[in-house]
Amino acid sequence: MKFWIDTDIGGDIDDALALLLAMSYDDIEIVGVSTVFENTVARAKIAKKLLEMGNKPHVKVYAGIGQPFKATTVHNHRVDLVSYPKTYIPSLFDDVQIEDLGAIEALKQALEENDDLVVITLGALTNIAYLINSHPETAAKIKKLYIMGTAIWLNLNEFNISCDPEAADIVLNAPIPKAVISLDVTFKCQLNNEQIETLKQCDSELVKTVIAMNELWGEGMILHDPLTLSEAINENFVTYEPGNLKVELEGSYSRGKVINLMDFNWGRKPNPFLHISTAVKNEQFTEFFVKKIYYLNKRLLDDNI
Ligand SMILES: [Ca+2]
Repeated sequence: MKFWIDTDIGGDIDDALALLLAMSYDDIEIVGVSTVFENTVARAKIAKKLLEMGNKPHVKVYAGIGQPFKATTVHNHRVDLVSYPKTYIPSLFDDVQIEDLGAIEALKQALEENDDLVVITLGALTNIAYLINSHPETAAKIKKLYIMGTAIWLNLNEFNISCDPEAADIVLNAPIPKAVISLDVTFKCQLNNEQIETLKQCDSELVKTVIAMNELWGEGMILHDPLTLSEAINENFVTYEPGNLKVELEGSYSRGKVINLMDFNWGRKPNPFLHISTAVKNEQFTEFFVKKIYYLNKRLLDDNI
């Protein structure tokens, strides 16, 4: 199975946790990684360093588009293309080499070379929307998109969609099969103190670095992105139903909110390309996640002896 990961790694620790989870599988191929939103070069350096520490130095990392289509502020913060993300550790990441090629061109090439590429998006949808706009035939080759984003039942403007509502609207309505893993289910996947302690006992350079990044992030570990990545590899923990999602692009308060146009009353049809998450086996997933990272850590220590 072949995967492309598009990530805004560097802020919320869950992107780094998703990358750890990806590295814990022996039987998948990470074809490439691209970064999105704000300082994408710094984000790419973080991803590349973690892949090197996980004995996957061959996986190439490409900086994508940092500037959203129209958004200039997200949740009252100005879009900032220059500052370093919160979990960036200069002594570890400054000297890391990433690819010169841009993310859109790299993903285009990967899709031309692979007929069965699954794309996982863990941040704003800017890169994928640009690909759809500039190379629609190539974008249509994406086998399936797994999207972390939206809040359907929770009354929230979810972050990834709010970062670039115009991009999200393009992607959610594109004729590409997709599963949307929403905040409604990911919020239920929070590690408890005991599980975080288990991760803190891991002493490979890789897991220790992610724990150090988490200290900088300074909040708990909610597994939004790891759940999305796990579902892309195997739909084990989430249940889905058809949906028809539109992004609110106007409004003083509602811009970035995602509306499910499916309803029982007016008989609106589902989007045949789209499924949305409805429920999650959250306890099974958090246990599975901690086990996977525990064994990744063990394998890295064994490999390095
Ligand atoms: Ca993310």
